[in-house]
Amino acid sequence: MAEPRDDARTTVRYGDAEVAAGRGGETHQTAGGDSPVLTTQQGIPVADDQNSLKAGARGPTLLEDFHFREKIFHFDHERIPERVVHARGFGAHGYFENYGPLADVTRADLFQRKGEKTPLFVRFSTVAGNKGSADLARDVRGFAVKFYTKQGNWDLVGNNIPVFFIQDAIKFPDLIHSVKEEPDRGFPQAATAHDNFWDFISLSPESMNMIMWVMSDRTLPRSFRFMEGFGVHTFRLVNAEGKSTFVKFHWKPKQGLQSVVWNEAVKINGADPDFHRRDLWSAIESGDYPEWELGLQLFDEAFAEKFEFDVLDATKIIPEEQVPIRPVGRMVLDRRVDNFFAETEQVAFCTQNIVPGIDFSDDPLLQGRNFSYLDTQLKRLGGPNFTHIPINAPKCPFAHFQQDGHMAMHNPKGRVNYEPNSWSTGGGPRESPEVGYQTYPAQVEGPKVRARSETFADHYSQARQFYVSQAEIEQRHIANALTFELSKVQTPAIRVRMVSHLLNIDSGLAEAVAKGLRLKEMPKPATAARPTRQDLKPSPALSIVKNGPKSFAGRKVGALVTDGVDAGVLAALGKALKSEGAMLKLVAPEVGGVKDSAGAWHDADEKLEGGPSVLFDAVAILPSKEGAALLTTLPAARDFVADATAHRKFIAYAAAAAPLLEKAGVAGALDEGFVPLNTPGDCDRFVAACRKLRFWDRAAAER
Ligand code: HDE
Repeated sequence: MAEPRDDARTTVRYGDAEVAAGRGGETHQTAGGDSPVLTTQQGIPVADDQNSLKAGARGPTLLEDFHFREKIFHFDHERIPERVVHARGFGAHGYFENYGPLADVTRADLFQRKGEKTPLFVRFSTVAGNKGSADLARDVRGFAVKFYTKQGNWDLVGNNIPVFFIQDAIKFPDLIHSVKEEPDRGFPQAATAHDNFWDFISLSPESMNMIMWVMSDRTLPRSFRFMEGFGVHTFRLVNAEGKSTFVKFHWKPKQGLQSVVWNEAVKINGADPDFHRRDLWSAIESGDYPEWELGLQLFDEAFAEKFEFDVLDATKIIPEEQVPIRPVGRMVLDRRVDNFFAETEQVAFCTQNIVPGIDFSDDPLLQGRNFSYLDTQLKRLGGPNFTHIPINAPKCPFAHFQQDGHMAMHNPKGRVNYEPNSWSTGGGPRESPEVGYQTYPAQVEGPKVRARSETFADHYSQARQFYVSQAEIEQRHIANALTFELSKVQTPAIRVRMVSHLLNIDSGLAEAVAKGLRLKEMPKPATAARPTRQDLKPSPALSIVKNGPKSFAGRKVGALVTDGVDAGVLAALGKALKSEGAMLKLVAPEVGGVKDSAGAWHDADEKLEGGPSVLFDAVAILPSKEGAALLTTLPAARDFVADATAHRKFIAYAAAAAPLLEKAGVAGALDEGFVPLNTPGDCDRFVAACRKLRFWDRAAAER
């Protein structure tokens, strides 16, 4: 297999000329220092990269300028089609470490030996937005993992939400058309808040469970590091004896779950549209490697028979309380990509990439996906040899007779390119019933029909179960999100139709949204194929707030500082956060930094206007007396405090900050989420408070 070409270029000064240099020119005499000579793709050394070849200095450019033509030709072809969904993504390398043998349920090689590490690549993504859209759109996140196992690549292409909008893959193009920009106007970008989306949804009751998840805080993750992942579909595991067990895959972040609030998301998108990718990049850079535990929900045919819903219906979960999750290993992301395009953009996940010991179920969504992914890679990557790209190639030995096509890089050697063949030596690879992939011989029967199973017909019961499992503040966020989204819908009939569905989920929710929209009258509940079950037990595992991390590790405090900031307090705060595994970032009027009360200099991480409080998990307002007077005159400083308050963050403050708190309009309502920080001893108390992540009791904040 060809090594990836490293085309990294550096620019060095040489005499009067600027000389760009890259690896690959080592055989040529260098232009100066260690820098190799710039070459064309053919390896021809370049003498002048600043001027094209002309007939006279003021004359036309000559066709024979092969360097110019090659350079422009290549540039013209730099773009490949972006993914039709999940275009915006960010990837990292890592490994999966297996906790112990799982031979009882699967023969999959990666699960056989305790402590064995399997290399992997993960790509997180949003769904609706184009490649350049902002990270904090309200959207489902893709959570796609490629395991490079010793028996081939296994792609677990999941989401951060365990259910999906639709039950049959044939509806996918309609769903995606409805969510993307409207075709006549080309907007809105990366937003569900428009007529087409809600029109489709309100005509598709099967999406109601997913809609509850999408309108919840799950679609506003604080970081990729703080979200769960799900395989969504029911799959099969098959052991060496050929026994099959159904399975659902879960990723649980060791860092705990955390989301931002909507108003924060809107502002983060302005302040740092790369918020999520920067977060993952920086965490890995600083050695704070994110981890997820892989868990399996295992169940048999008997359970599938008696479960209230069809396990083949991807709009339903199996509550953890009903089938507990068995932790089987951990994933650690410990390496950033060397090149975004080569790895993150060219990685080609395919749901049909499975390994011996893992098999599909008949979920009609999964069956449809198994066609789509291979097909889409051909379009994106331009030919059938995308598996030759290093990020997609297996890391185990492989041998087959597939050959030729665009960019073929490892055609089989020798005379034989077919089988069966009778060549005793050099005959090439042979099939192996013993180690080869064996499909589980599931019984299939029935007439050919274009139909949806009756067992898929209950669309509201689990939507209700999700809603009633949420903490009160989370329920309010769902109502607010629905109200916001439907307020952007210009066609009143669509708003009304959605409320008629909500009536089948929870009357309180329907009333809150109807009031928020100011509907003149409440519609009748939508006609339901099955009545909503009221007897499903709430599942606490579905709430983010009820499953807080109880640690502030991996989070960030933004300290607003000025000259004269108390040296002792600042040092103690930094120390307390470090021992928690959290970070302190300094925000100052100028990026050059500030001089503390002891005369020591501190570089700032952000200039105030570029470091609003929405970028941090908690804040500390630590000006000197003179500094506070200055900050009261700066709108960004007032917003820093007012936003942190509205977003229910924990706020540490020095006594000298009083005038700024006053100016920001929060001084009269200092609740327990405001922690005075006047002596070094106060810092531990502040960090302990931050473990709750938000002071949700700040009642008036969101009105
Ligand atoms: Fe995808 N999906 N999808 N999807 N999907 C793609 O493949 C598709 C679905 C998911 O980081 C595409 O390479 C169909 C469910 C992720 O590269 C495409 C259906 C789930 C990613 C495609 C679904 C997903 C994709 C576009 C309906 C969660 C990004 C580009 C049956 C379990 C992977 C590409 C990455 C990407 C098709 C539904 C997750 C077009 C037809 C359900 C994480 O093939």
